[in-house]
Amino acid sequence: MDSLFGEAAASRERIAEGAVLLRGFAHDVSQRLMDELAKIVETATFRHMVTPGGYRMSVAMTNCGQAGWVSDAQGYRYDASDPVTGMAWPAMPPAFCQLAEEAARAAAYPGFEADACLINRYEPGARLSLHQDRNERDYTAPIVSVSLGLPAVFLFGGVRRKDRPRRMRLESGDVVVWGGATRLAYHGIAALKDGEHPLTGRCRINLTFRKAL
Ligand code: MD3
Ligand code: FE
Repeated sequence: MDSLFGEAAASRERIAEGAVLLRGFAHDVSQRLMDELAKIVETATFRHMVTPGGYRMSVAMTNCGQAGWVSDAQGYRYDASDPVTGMAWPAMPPAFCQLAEEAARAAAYPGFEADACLINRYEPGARLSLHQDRNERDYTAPIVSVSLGLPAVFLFGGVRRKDRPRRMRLESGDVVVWGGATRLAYHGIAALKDGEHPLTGRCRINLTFRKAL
């Protein structure tokens, strides 16, 4: 089958060992992704999770797929059900899986099958402090991230917390595939600047596709 994303795949930039930026790769499907997201949040609403240390996260989150990332006083983990409803997370829409698989393939990670998609919503002022993603079982699988709506400053550090982070602007439609030596790099998002975006209004949405199980 022909790629739905073939045009945009032409812009491919290696940003670190194992990490590839695909500028605008999701641009043409971004409205479709937002339509699917609207259905997901009908059952799994955005919520502000609490860290194990007791802080309310400024980023609102939800999930779809076989497992969803959750944080509470017990710790960080993947769970098959939404703690708010007790029900399974909504299924991953085919448009989500297909985008993740094609982006991974364009970045030289063929055969990527995401079983979890964490959905982050940033309103003005929301931020994500430097962290590593270490709750997944298999670090040989990449993480695929899709930015929608307002632009953000991505902070991209090294594998040690003290490594000084680079700053990169991520815009709506940009996709980054994080694998190989970069899979365990520290990263975060600077406080979101206020603005309006035709796709999302006054917020930024980030989808991260993971092989969690
Ligand atoms: C680099 N999300 O959900 S996506 C997260 O924009 C998260 O919402 C940010 O960090 C966001 O955990 C950044 C880019 C990203 C995601 C995972 C990575 C970069 C990564 C894993 C390893 C290295
Ligand atoms: Fe992360």
